[in-house]
Amino acid sequence: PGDLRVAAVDLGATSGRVMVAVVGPGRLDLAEVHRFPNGGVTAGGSLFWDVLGIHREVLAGLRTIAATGPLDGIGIDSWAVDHGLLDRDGVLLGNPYSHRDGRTRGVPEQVWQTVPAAELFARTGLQHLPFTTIYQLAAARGTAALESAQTLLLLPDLLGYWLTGEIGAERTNASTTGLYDATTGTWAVDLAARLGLPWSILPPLRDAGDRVGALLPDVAEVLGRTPDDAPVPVVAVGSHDTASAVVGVPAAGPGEEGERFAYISSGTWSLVGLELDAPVLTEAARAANFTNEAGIDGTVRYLKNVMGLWVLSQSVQTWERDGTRVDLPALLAEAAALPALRTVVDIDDASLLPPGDMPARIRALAAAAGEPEPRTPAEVARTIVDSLAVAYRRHLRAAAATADHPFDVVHVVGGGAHNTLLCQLTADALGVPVLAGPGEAAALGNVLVQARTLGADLPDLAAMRALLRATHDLRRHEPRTGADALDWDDAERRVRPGRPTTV
Ligand code: ADP
Ligand code: LRH
Repeated sequence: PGDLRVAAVDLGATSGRVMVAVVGPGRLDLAEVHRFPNGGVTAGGSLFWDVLGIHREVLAGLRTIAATGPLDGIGIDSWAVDHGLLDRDGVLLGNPYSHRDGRTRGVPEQVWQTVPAAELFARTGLQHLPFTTIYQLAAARGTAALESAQTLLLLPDLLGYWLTGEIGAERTNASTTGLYDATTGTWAVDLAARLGLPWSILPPLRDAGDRVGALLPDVAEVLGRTPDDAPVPVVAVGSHDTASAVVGVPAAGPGEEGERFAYISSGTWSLVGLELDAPVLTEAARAANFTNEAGIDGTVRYLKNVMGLWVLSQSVQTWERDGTRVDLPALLAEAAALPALRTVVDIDDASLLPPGDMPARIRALAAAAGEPEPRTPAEVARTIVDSLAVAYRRHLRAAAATADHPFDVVHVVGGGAHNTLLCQLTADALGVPVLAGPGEAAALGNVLVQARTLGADLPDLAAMRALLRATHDLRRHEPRTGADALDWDDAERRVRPGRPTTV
């Protein structure tokens, strides 16, 4: 075909965006059409997603795109794990919970009494995270919603259902549920049955690249399409945002310099790891708490969740709530001028998972570990960034060791690619170059997979990434050595978790 014009809906936990892209030979133009804040709503003591509000914003963005040119396809990706339940009439049963809601507290331990943690890892290949879908469903046992549920839809699939009327579970996101067998690539219905979970609610699996369906007539009308216009297909992409972000890592191709890469998908969460051909289900991988999530085209995302820039953005919210206006780039510039590694904390500590006053929690962690307590916003920001770099170092080295897969370069993608201080520290900590960008890797990965389905000549990941590299500039950070070198081993030793870590 000629150039394709597609819409990428990329929903992050901090903001949702609807982007438009034009893809053709040597061409990959991406533009933001609509961005809206996300973050959840507390009601009745629980933390929910405002999923109808998200749907409305998605429609608004799509309508703008449809009004300004041809629309050849739509793809949706979002954060993982969270889901909605439909009743037998296909109606949503209640608001989807946020994984940061406290209802799964203590639930993993109950689940392990029936299915031991080691067995769960052997089957699903997932790191332990207290909010994985399996634990959310276990927490919901006995509720009216779960008892009435006919179908479980992960959030991108729920939004796709509202566009097309089609149900299904795209595989990259299904792999994050704890109910997906990492080896066979099918639902682990036996695990669900043993836990007394209604396994029949798990919908048929679909692959990234499958066509989901055409827009429902009422949705097409909202987008301003007439019955004479060509139908617009919704295409399943790597619907887990991290899967799309990994597609959007502009890694070098086979045989090229930099082909051995690690990545950090740096957004609300930081997802740090490797792209592999097969899962690593060894005891060493389990002990190091790595996850094997499904990537596109049969790849495996061997990675770990790091608490990420969530801690910084919640700090900013805390200061702003208390009346201090914060300009993030200015704050980071101030932090960059402070001494490095003065205070480091375990950034994966469980206390940092729920929303709230992060500066106070960071100070508490520092006090418990005998580190100097950061006081000013710049000191707190510095502690967060330094502690993230320490965590990246530890986890990427462990990933390379447990997967026997060394790397020569680290790609940082997502909003955190704009954080030059963190990117430079990551290069310093790991002693390899960091290539930063693109900031919108997930949307680009979403676009590339759609474009292939719609006929673009992008047969494999290597071709997609070659197009990315040809069309996007990256920022390179060389590791500093000599007089600038910091004592990262010492910093790692000083990180003493005050409480059990979350991730
Ligand atoms: P998500 O997709 O999870 O919503 P993003 O990938 O959009 O998250 O990343 C959001 C984060 O990126 C912000 O919390 C912020 O820390 C960081 N970020 C975005 N822009 C900048 C910038 N100009 N400078 C520094 N950090 C930035
Ligand atoms: C990042 C992400 C991550 C999941 C978490 C729930 O947005 O999808 O990969 O673990 O959100």
